[in-house]
Amino acid sequence: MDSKIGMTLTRHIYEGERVHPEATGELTGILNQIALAAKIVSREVRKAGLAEILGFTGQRNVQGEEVRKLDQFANDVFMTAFSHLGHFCIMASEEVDKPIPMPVDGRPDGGRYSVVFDPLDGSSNIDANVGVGSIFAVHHKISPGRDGTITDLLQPGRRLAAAGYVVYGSSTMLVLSTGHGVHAFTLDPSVGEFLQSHHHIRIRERGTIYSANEGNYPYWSQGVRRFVSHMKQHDPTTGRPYSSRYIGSMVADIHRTLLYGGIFMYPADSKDPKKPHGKLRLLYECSPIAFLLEQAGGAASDGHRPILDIQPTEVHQRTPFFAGSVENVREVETFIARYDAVRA
Ligand code: AHM
Ligand code: MG
Repeated sequence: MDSKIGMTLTRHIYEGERVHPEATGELTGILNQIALAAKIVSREVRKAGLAEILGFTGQRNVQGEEVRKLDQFANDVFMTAFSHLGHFCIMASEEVDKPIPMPVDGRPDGGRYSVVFDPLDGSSNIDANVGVGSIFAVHHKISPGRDGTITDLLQPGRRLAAAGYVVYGSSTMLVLSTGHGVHAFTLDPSVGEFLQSHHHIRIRERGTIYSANEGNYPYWSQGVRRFVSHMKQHDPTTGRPYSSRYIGSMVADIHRTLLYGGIFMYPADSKDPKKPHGKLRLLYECSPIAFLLEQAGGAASDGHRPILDIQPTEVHQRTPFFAGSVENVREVETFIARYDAVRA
């Protein structure tokens, strides 16, 4: 058995830091805090049906406290975790319209990192007891001065210092990369620790599972429609037709794609003229997932270029998203280049 398996997340982070003498220990603090937030959210997700936490904002629970929806609860947990650290100069959350600057609090250098996160992705699935997840991405501060600015958030994913997700599924698992491969840690509820369960995850070069909301088929571009039809054609030499799997919770769909191979996609569609680039958000949904997939030997694209090369212009901007095994992602790019005259 790999000697890393069973190692605690804390030790993994600490050992990673030891081989980088220039490390200040700040990333260790950040990742430990993310793990703590993940444990708290996991605890609430696990008892969601029991704790009357599924209600809408404005309701009161048996203690007379206001009931928060689970996604708001998760947002509060992550915001509190990040605020306490002092390592961040600015943060942004899917749940909050505007970026949140962090007070300098007397630190001479201010916070040296920025963080973006989606506290509970796929939360509309929670009432059906379907797996959900949290996503996070950490960048180095690049703007001059001590205060964080929007520039510190709007960075291409290629520059990420760390990214990961937590999937609250049949077990709770934290999947992480600091730019040295992808590692996964499963929460052992009996000891309350994340223990390493996967070391250096590598995604298959080609997979035979595709994952998309096919109800959007009529709204997709010609290239995307032809690509999906191609995957459904009978051709035993290439393993087609492929299997279709769609949970509708991106973290869960991506987690399966990472482990089994294939492609997850949320293309642009013409359903809502106000959302011409599809549904998913570049900064805190697609970029961190793209970082993990590339670190695992996979790929992520907007149909034309790597997600990690996109220079964001807005915190909540959306992008078409095709992610998974490298050959499957290259194939959809080929279909889009051949059949779609206009860029999605
Ligand atoms: P959310 O951030 O509001 O939870 O939406 C994102 C989720 C993703 O997890 C998932 O891939 C997608 O929405 C599913 O959307 P759809 O219901 O259109 O298939
Ligand atoms: Mg989301």
